Amino acid sequence: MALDPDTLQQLLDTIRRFVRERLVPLEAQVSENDEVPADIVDEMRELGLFGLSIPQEFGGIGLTMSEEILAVQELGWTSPAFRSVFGTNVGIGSQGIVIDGTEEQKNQWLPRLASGETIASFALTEPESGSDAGSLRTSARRDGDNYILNGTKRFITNAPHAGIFTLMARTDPDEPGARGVSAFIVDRNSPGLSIGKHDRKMGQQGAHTADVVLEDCVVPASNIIGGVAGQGFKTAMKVLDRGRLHMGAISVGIAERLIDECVRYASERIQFGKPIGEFQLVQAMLADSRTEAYAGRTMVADAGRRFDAGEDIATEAACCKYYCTEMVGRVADRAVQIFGGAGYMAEYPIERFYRDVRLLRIYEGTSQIQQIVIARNMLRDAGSN
Ligand code: COS
Repeated sequence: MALDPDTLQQLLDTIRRFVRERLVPLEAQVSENDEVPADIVDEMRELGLFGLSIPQEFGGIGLTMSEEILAVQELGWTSPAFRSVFGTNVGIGSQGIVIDGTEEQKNQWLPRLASGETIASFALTEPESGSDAGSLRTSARRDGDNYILNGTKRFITNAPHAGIFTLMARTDPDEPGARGVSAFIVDRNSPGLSIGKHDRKMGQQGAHTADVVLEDCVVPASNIIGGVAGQGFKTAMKVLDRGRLHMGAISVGIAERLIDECVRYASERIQFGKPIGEFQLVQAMLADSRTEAYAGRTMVADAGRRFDAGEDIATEAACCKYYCTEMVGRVADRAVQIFGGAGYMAEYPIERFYRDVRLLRIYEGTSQIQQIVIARNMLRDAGSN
């Protein structure tokens, strides 16, 4: 249920203050140490950030998609590594349970995800299965009341911190495609589950990814999300539809931060006797970034409204993910250009954001996968008319 306008505004103001006063000053330190300080994670818990999207009946704040988009745009004002601390609880780690879980599963898991006591990760990708998610090989063999899981999940965000995984595995060995896949809630302490070492990455230091290795890992059959085998791929797709709106929103937030940095720099940096912002070629870059960020903000707001109205937004979510993540890449590139040599130096935040945003075009479905989803849906819809 939507918050009343005053409560929503208070929440957004609180997040804005937290981001600008507490997180922005720590960006360089987090990047250097590859670690978000524990007291900051505690503050995130206190603010309720882990439970932004989890329904109030399970202890969360229960934001609608439109409201979540506004909150996430505020969070985009700082390094995306901060968002990752609770991002999987808000999005891909928890939403399988929220959308398709049984009442029992919701009662068992959602309250601790909402409070931040437990971190949830989303484990779909494998060494041999990335964009072609339906070809995943991790097997789940029925054994009495349990399933025995074998396989490796790769690049799993928050795996080193997770208490549970929403993990997709193949329960039907005779069905090589999407229909043979089930989604499991897998406890970190399940026998046979281990976590690989932290991956070293181009950017987003402070956010951690690792392999999840399953060797005869025992998972109760009752942990299949929704209780029905063979539905896991669809659950994953629904989770990703929502996640793609979230990614669009974070991209808009980061673009707006970068634009703010650019405007300030262009007003202060003097060349040829005047601020570089007075030169029309610099103005063109500022104007292009502003126009594109505004288009992104408008798009995600529209898609969020449609989502909340119950429309099927698979196409719009892919449009938002595709446009906004590519857009912030262009904005970051222009920011480096406006800052010139300073934009390439680690002393300024620009080069760090430039590396950080590169990932947005890859995870939760590459730009090329979004293009495929959009075009396929267009052709399908034309065929059914
Ligand atoms: N919502 C609900 N159901 C969906 C859906 C959606 N958005 N998209 C697809 N489905 C359903 C289809 O209707 C189909 O169901 P039926 O078997 O009943 O017909 C089933 O899921 C399989 O769909 P499809 O045939 O389109 O699957 P493909 O194997 O062709 O794959 C893509 C589709 C490429 C879109 C999918 O594999 C994908 O999104 N890949 C990217 C994965 C990704 O984002 N990885 C990032 C890692 S997670 S951070």
